[in-house]
Amino acid sequence: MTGELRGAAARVLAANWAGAWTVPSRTLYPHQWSWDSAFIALGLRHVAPGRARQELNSLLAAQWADGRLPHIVFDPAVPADAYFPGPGFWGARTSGLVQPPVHALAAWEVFRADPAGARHDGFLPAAYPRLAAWHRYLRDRRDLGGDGLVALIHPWESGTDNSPAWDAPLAAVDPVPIGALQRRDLDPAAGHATAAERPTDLDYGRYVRLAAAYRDRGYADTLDTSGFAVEDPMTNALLVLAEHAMTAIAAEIGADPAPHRTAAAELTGALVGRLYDADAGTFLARDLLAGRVLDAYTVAGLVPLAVPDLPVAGPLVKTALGERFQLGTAHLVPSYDLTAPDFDPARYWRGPAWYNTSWLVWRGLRAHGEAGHAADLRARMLACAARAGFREYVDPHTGAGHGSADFSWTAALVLDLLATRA
Ligand code: 9WN
Repeated sequence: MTGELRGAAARVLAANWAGAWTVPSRTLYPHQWSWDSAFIALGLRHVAPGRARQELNSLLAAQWADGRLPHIVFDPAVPADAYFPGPGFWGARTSGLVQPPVHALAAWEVFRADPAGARHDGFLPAAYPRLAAWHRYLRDRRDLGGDGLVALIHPWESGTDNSPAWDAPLAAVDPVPIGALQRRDLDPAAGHATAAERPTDLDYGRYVRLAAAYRDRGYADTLDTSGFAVEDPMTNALLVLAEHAMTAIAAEIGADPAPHRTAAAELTGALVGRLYDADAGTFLARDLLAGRVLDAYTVAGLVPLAVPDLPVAGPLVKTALGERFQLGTAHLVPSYDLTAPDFDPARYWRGPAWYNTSWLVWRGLRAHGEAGHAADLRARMLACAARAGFREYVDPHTGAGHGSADFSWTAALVLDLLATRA
């Protein structure tokens, strides 16, 4: 089975290769997405390390002068209306939003897979200043709460777009009228998703309102002009992992690792101090505009388990094993609390389980001495992919596949799991 699965996963990545990067899906997502490319590179390194470097390089090449890495880089060869909101909406070749910072981790792992090839290409010396500028943008410009954490100004920036955690802050956003939207994600002619699996029109109206407002104020990152501002535990945890990776990268290329070690420690302190809820036994996001904790139990609250030296790993594992996430019984790690009345096994980020967040929890289990649970989760992820194919996400109760087929990060992370025994 292993050889077949590996071959099938590599074929998905080959079919989705667009020349210098990989599309997340040939149907739903025909451009380059930021955190997708990082996860894709983490898998590609096992079958085509040169392509993994190209994947990251092409994203880094689209970096803005202020350091941000855009959430989407549009392919000029793809018709402008293939994805909404596309280049016409942004008036640029990239989106102006960002996505979670998985890139430095990916760059370091891609380097380790083929040090000779990477040194020959000058991969890390070229990537390092760009990654450093990216992290500086997040830590300086996006610390909207002034407490040392990154704030997100749009649900798309979280990667878990339709998370129930965002319902309360989104309710305050005036939606663009449904008739004004040109949603492409629901177009059946293009082989797209069913409405029951995607965000509602109301949510889309709010996403578009927030994105247009950010664009129209020239991407100014200020709390009082943001209609949405949240501190997300997953984004901040991933920045900790990214700074740990930067420590290693800096040491490898002869730069000073100390600032990255300090940044990782500061971010870990702020993450635990500000977003961990001891009573809930999980991390909870915070709404900066309303000044309140967003008390939805989501997988984003478990992902900080991947942070090394996390002082609250024990209770977090307990929560993952408990009735809300049912680690060991569920298929992968559900995106949302299985006991919540509004849990939905098929709708975007409101219940189904994704491979990337499950992979991060798997890394966390390994990092905190939970080898048995890690091995079990790995086996479940591989079994699901073998049965359902490389689907975008799965029903955590049945393992049935949903969303796009031949989804790139699913294939990539399966390759990574296959390459790692436990
Ligand atoms: C908006 C590409 C992206 C992922 C996100 C996922 C989804 C886009 C959408 O697809 O978001 O960015 O159109 O729904 O939520 O995590 O990066 O795979």
